[in-house]
Amino acid sequence: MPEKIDYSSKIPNNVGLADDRRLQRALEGWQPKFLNWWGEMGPTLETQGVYLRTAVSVGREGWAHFGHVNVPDYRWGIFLAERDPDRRIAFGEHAGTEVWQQVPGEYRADLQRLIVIQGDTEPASVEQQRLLGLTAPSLYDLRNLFQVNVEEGRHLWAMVYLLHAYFGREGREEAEGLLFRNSGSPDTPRILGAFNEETADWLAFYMFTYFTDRDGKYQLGTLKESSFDPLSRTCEFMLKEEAHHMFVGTTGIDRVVTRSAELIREHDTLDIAAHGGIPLDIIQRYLNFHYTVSLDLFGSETSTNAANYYTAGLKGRWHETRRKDDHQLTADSTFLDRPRADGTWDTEEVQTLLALNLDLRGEYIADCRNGLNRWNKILADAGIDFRFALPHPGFNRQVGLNAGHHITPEGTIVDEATWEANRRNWLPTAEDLAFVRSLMHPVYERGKIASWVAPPGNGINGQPFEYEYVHLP
Ligand code: BYC
Ligand code: FE
Ligand code: FE
Repeated sequence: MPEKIDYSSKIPNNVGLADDRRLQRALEGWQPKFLNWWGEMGPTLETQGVYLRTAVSVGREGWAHFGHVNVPDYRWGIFLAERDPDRRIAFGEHAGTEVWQQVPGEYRADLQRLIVIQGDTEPASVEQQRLLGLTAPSLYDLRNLFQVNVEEGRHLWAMVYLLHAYFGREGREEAEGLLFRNSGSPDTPRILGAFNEETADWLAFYMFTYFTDRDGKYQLGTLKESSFDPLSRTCEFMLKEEAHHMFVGTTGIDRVVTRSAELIREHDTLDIAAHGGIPLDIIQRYLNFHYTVSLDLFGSETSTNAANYYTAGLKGRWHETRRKDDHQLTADSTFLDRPRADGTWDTEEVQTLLALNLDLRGEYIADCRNGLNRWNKILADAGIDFRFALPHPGFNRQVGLNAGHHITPEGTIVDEATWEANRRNWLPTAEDLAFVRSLMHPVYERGKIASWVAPPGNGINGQPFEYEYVHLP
């Protein structure tokens, strides 16, 4: 397996595509469909070059090259992390045996389903973000948007490669489906809820890349443990790209909070809307929304699907190999909180194997707290008393054991009328969305930044903030 990526072929790859003519032809047949989709459903802003990174190697050092690229000419390719010839299955009933280079017949349907769900999210996010280029707060941000978009496009390629290479005719049909379903479409929507929501403004974009891309990090982390080695290696490389997406979210929210804090100090009021800043309570409501729709992406707290995937060795836990237990989980138990009709919480003991979605969600929530700590520190350092909080995991849920219950951000179970009467304090209102949208004007002069967000501390790849990250017509 060459580590170096072959850029001389139509589809850049390090999977030896040139040696498999059938597969190569099939993927070359899908390529124009992808480019059509990109043209119709991808970023609407036309540019004359964006300073993008492109993968040039999958090795540990120096895997990316930076330079201005005409976006439709971006070299989307198929890159798998290096193969570890000694890799063995780390969990489930096949633990200790060699990982699979082919799909075992009995797991074909389940693996295909996992790959299709993963693949469906990638183009969905590009569709959700397609208008944001019209209102970026700076050239630096505009460049980051394109970077995230082209890499989500590449993640789609990653899943399509697996479908074409390992799932035959059905896989090729599923690959077409990934371009056919569209975010928010009434008839053919994307599979998972969060990917049919609008990403209507840049605060939503930062929240999405913080909270929803982070679900991607954790789901990819579990698929990286898969016994199906090509899936594992694909996810390992995707995770490398994913880090930047979350960086965009983390630092994006940092910069919004920093700017709001500045305006609060300058005008000595929390009511900074009139001064071109985003009030902290609006930021909290955005956070509540994006966090809770992202929690839904973990599925039900107890899931026989997840248990079966685990036992079969298809999907592991976060950092599976670092866990100190039997990697079978049939003898262990876990506690979970279940809302009761009488308005109290019940603590239930369940088999750990059945609670794997809850386990992954727990890792995710702990990670999300780091962001809250950062943003609260910015407020504390500015001498502002307001603090952001993560809502209770039962709040505003459509999936799992809390769905259908009315739970406040503090975790109190209330009746529907009480919940609805408070909704506008907890989730973005139509006025919040209209206000944030009113701030969204493009700022495309070099070194300039919109009123509602602070400039970044550093540029990209050692370039200054003033760099011309995007050439515009
Ligand atoms: N919406 O046993 P359960 C990313 C369905 S993000 C709609 O609880 P399971 C990215 C479920 O399909 C990462 N339906 O679920 C981020 C099942 O249906 P069936 C994406 C839902 O299977 C930003 C039923 O409810 N990757 O990469 O344990 C930008 C019972 O479900 C939802 C993955 O998700 C929902 N939210 O867990 C770009 C990894 N949740 O079978 C990219 C692959 C559940 O009864 N997916 N349902 O008809 C999986 O591992 C699992 O399918 C899930 C659900 C974690 C999604
Ligand atoms: Fe992705
Ligand atoms: Fe991502």
